[in-house]
Amino acid sequence: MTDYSQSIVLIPTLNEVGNLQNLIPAIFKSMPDISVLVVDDNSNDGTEGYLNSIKTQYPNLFLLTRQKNLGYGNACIDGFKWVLGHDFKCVVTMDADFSHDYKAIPSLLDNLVDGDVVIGSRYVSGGKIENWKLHRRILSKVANFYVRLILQTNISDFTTGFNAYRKEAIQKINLNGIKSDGYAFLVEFKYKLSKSGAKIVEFPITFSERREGQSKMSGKIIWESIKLPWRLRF
Ligand SMILES: Nc1nc2c(ncn2[C@@H]2O[C@H](COP(=O)(O)OP(=O)(O)O)[C@@H](O)[C@H]2O)c(=O)[nH]1
Ligand SMILES: [Mg+2]
Repeated sequence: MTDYSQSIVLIPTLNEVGNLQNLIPAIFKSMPDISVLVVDDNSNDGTEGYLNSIKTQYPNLFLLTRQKNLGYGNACIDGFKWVLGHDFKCVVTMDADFSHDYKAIPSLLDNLVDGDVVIGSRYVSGGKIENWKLHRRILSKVANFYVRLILQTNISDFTTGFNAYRKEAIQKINLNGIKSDGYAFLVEFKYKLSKSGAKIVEFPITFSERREGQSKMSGKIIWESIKLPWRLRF
């Protein structure tokens, strides 16, 4: 059996208890020795109580609760800092809402053999999007086209949040220098990794519409992503 004891799954959450109740047991069932870090922004749906109640059952489950809602990007950064302070070699980021299939975690980690970063990509051959509303599909496609054009890189899915990283690749990035959030954060982080010399590979994933709860996507997040590539380039 593959050894996942040096890998950790980082899941930023805001009011996702209904999804976590299914996701956490499923992850540990398929990979009992992996670790999971949930970075929660003080959700008011009982997330903290639920996670604390299953802690004895899953000793490799960790919770980082922030007192304020500081956003998705900032939750990832705090999560990365936590991981860098512990003894893990690889980290996978994923959403809690089942848009990302936990069954693909082993493939993302396996592909770290060939790279420092593995992007779970919807836009390479074999990648797919299921049940997503047309406007979200168009937005995602246009956003990736726009970013690629301005930043002139060949990464095909900049805005996916399902990625695997080697610890050393993250260590090269000044995490405190990243101020963007949401999709802009995902773009900025990947861009900075590629500029730092990280070897980036893309692995096809199937993305599905969330199972429960609500998207936290907002106009502010989109606007930030429109401005960001220009700031990164110049
Ligand atoms: N900690 C934290 N997690 C967040 C925040 N906003 C979104 N998330 C989580 O990030 C993941 C993706 O967010 P989601 O709303 O599904 O975005 P979408 O997939 O683009 O619609 C989910 O697991 C959310 O719960 C936030 O402000 N703080
Ligand atoms: Mg989602």
